[in-house]
Amino acid sequence: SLLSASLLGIKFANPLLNASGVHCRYTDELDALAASAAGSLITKSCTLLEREGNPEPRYAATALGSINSMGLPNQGYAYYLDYARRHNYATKPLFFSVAGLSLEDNLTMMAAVRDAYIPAIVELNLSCPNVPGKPQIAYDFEAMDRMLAAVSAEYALPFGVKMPPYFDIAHFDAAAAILNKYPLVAFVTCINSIGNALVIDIENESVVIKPKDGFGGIGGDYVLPTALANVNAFYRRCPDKQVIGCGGVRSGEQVFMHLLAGASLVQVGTALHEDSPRIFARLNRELSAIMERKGYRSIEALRGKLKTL
Ligand code: RRO
Repeated sequence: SLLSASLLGIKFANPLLNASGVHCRYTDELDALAASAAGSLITKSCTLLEREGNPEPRYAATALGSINSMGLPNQGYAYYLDYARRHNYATKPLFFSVAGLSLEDNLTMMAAVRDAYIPAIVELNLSCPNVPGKPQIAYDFEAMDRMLAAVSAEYALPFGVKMPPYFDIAHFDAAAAILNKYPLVAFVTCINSIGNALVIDIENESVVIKPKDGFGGIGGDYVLPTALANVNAFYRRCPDKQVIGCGGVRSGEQVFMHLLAGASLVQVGTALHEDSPRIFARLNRELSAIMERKGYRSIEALRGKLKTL
């Protein structure tokens, strides 16, 4: 039907899901996403062991978006693997986000997912900006190449990678060339938050989050053009992969933009955090209205059809 989507040969009722990290740390939050109008859902990025994360306050909303330095708070991978074993895949697909603190931890977690023989789809997070002393893997191209070589060899099934935003054509070229060496990297999610930004409250003359002297990853309206550029850059450079768009989606218009730029699915972070899983019904309704107004009868008919001048 109108909003049907597809990734890795799997069918989705619509292209929408949460961005990992939002409304997905606990089973009750995941259950609410499963019961919502989202076409799929993804778990909070996990580590081998449970983590409390950074001190609070560690998230703040502004008129234009959000800043966070959560620090990877999660219940440990076994908790999400239990959830994934119990998930009803007949209702909608489930993604499993992995963000190990080392290459070895990622190998351990992905082997456990593989050996569970469940249809959960792994999204490997190469772009967490908020763990003190742990630089983003995807900003270190040699480390990213080593990670993908080892993970591809161990996991041996198709998976995706969550990428940070890049801001230079040379970096798009270099990152895409590495991803293209690994055929098991079947999708690329663009983008994680724009890392290490600083929001200032002028009344208090202060930062607004406690960790890292106020530095954190931003999302929302701030990041939409950067997200669209990254979606389109990887869509153009990785013809044998699919792209999942993430960044700045708060209405059907931004979903439509991500699809035009080349996204197969679209994630919602800040706007979901500021609203509730009921947002997915509205986004689907607004996307349908735009498509009908323009005479599109499927998402496939418009995906990647962005015109240039
Ligand atoms: O938990 C976080 O601080 C976090 C992660 Br792992 C991430 O990938 N992106 C983000 O904005 N926050």
